[in-house]
Amino acid sequence: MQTINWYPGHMTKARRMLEENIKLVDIVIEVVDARCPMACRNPDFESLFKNKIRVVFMNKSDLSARETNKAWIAHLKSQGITAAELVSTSQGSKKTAVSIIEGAGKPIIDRYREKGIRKVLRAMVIGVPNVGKSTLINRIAGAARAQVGDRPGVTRSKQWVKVSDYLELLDTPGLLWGKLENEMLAKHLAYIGSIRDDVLDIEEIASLLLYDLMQLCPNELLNRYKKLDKDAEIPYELLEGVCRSRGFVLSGGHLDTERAARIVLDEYRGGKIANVSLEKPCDDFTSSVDTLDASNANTEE
Ligand SMILES: Nc1nc2c(ncn2[C@@H]2O[C@H](COP(=O)(O)OP(=O)(O)O)[C@@H](O)[C@H]2O)c(=O)[nH]1
Ligand SMILES: [Mg+2]
Repeated sequence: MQTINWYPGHMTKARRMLEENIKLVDIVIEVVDARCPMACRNPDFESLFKNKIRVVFMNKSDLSARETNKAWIAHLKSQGITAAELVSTSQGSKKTAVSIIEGAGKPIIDRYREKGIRKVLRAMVIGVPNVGKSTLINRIAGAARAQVGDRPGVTRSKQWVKVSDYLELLDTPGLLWGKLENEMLAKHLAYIGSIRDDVLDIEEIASLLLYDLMQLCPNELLNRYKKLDKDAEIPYELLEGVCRSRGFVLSGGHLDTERAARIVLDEYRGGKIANVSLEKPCDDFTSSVDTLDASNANTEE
């Protein structure tokens, strides 16, 4: 994959803020894209979040494969992490999310209760760009938050929103970086829109996505873009196939592959092609090809 240029300054600042906020909370709520939880997470988290209660929400689980979601949840549980599927855009997600967070924090609440103290858990939401952090915070904290912060002149920095008698939530998410040193995982982050498109070669990313989807869900892909060659060995040929399927032809017969790339990425990100998981817990994630120069190519919020 081409070199990604980035401005590490943003991420250094984001990380410093994150480290400060971590000190204030009991619970860290990690939001990942259910289609690629591995790419969204990072071994750094282990040291960053030690001694915290951890909840992983496999968000956008409406866009991934059910069975694979379950496998990931079991895998995370075996590491002592509470994990659950979530669709933070749906109505019921507030209730689901709050009960899971409170359930994870129950041992602390109980320990304080034995001493006659009502403990209020403090939690914060973290994750890489575009996984649904803001959507989740708005769901959980929406109404309460509008009361305190949406008037002009009211500072929005570090506001705690009361969610229940036992839970307060920091109203700004922590921004994290994904695993960009591993080429496959960096690719997944690009597919889900976690890396800004303007630092990527979108035609290359869309071609690779089509190629991967042809292995994962050929029928759905061929159903959506009829003129794809199932046996294409060169990813770019699939992008050309999308142009032919959709009639993206410029004057002189040139194929508008840039337009096709945008459409493919949009449709994939919006779940229009297939509900397919890119990663399974049993996959081999060790192959690390060092082709990305910057270690911090995630987007700014
Ligand atoms: N299909 C689906 N889309 C979601 C879900 N959660 C968030 N989104 C969409 O994903 C996009 C990014 O969400 P946002 O909350 O801004 O992500 P953030 O960058 O992590 O704060 C938005 O278009 C959301 O509507 C979900 O559970 N399912
Ligand atoms: Mg956001």
